[in-house]
Amino acid sequence: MAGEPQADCLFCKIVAGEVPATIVRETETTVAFRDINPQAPTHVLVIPKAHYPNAAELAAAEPKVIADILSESREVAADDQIEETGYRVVFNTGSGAGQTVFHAHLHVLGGRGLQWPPG
Ligand code: IU
Repeated sequence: MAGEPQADCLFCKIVAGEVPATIVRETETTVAFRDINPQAPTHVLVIPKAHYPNAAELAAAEPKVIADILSESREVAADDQIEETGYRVVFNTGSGAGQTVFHAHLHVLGGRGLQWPPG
């Protein structure tokens, strides 16, 4: 069923506590943890606890949870004190856009200068 945990999903296992991660925040609907391969001094992933393969499907099924994820990204930026210097939030959606883990996640990147356009 849509939103249910998937046995073969790494991020579902992080949500369940079956795979370790450096969790920085948690709410009823979301978990935020440090990316294992950080691309900036702050690189946190904010994910829904429910399983959806990408942000578009999450937005269609549970738009409130997309709002929860964005609210949490703001808290991550405040916690890591990157608001003043600026930060970026990114949902890679589809393999052509660089998505490699098919459980929706928002990247929160900051703590260094960021170029535009991204690669
Ligand atoms: P992407 O947008 O799907 O490419 O992002 C997936 C991210 O998940 C990527 O930045 C990985 O470094 C990160 N990640 C992780 O933090 N822990 C893991 O065990 C695995 C991937 I696999």
